[in-house]
Amino acid sequence: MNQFQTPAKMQTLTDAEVCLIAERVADAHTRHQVIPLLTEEFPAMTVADAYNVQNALRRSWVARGNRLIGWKIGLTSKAKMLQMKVYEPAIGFLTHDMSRPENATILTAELIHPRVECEVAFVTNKTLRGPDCTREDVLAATDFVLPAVEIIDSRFAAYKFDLPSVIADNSSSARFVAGGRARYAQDLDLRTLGVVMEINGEIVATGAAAAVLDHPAEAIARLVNILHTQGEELASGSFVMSGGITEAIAVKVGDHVVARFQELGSVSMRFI
Ligand code: 0L1
Ligand code: MG
Repeated sequence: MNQFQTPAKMQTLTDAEVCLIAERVADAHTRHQVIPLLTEEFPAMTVADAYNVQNALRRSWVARGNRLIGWKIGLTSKAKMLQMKVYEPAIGFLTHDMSRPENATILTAELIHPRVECEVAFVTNKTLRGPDCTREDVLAATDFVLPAVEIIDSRFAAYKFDLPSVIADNSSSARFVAGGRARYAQDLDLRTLGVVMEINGEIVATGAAAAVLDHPAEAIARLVNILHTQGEELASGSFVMSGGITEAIAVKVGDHVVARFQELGSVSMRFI
């Protein structure tokens, strides 16, 4: 078994516990306050349990009017894995209220300890299904790609977590900004695509998209295969972020972030 074949059925939490944890995570999002690691109270919690919590969170947010617009996969580059000391990719869902326009002002007070990371985003035009989705399947189902900056935030103190806790926290999802230029994936070499991130005019990170599991489309294939373990598929028309190319960089009030992507233009935002 490889690291992405965590048995889907290994569950230790009751339905009531899943609901309780989802409410706790939702409350932490609303109040912008940290909560103890979920595995402190539920040490046997598995990855399958954690995705059940994330699914409960998604259902409750969609029920209260948030529109599901896509998904993200994180912890897909060595830089991110080493930074977080978590060595397995994790997925999360994206709703319309997390999206901010290009050049947006981001309200830092709505976040706890935000970080930014540069990602290649995909927009699909066909349904994708696991369990054997490949990079080629993803590219055949991609309408276009565009540059994005994900603003991640952890609901755990000191931005430290284990894999089940972070998955239950919707993989640190908070906000994202997509911008720049949309391009057809077949017109680009997505492996050698370079990115330079600047904060307040200073270069803080550089990288090439091959850092993401060798090719960002590979990360989307992994996401589809993880979705399959939840009995889900990736709908046509989804917006999907493939994971940070470099480590994530902490931001604070006053910071102006510009991510410059080769061939795809730039994405910027200001934290107020
Ligand atoms: O998008 C991401 O890489 C986040 C995944 C969770 C880990 C983190 O918060 O850095
Ligand atoms: Mg990310």
